[in-house]
Amino acid sequence: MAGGDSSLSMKNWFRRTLQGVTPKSAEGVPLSEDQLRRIFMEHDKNGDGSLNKEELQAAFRALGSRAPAWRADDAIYNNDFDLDGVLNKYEIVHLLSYTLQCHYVLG
Ligand SMILES: [Ca+2]
Ligand SMILES: [Ca+2]
Repeated sequence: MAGGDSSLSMKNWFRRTLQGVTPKSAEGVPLSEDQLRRIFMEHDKNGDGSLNKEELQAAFRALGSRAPAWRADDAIYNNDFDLDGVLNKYEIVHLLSYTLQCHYVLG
């Protein structure tokens, strides 16, 4: 195989490459928890340290969500433990692991 047959090794390269391709790796690198936290806190527009539905919606839109309003509702539903309608800094910790499961990638 180590000879000068470049067309054969090219064919093998293609076959290996196609087998290794998954949709996720083709889209990009998954966002880390730190990157997600930074994006969410950038959307704390009124600076109270909590994320309301409007701020969550803007953050999910920035993350590339196709349904940011639905996602904001779902995030509050799943992470608003004291039921005040906004996510405080403790609930945002849970929001981050929730969001990591959505597999947003760098866009
Ligand atoms: Ca806020
Ligand atoms: Ca709350």
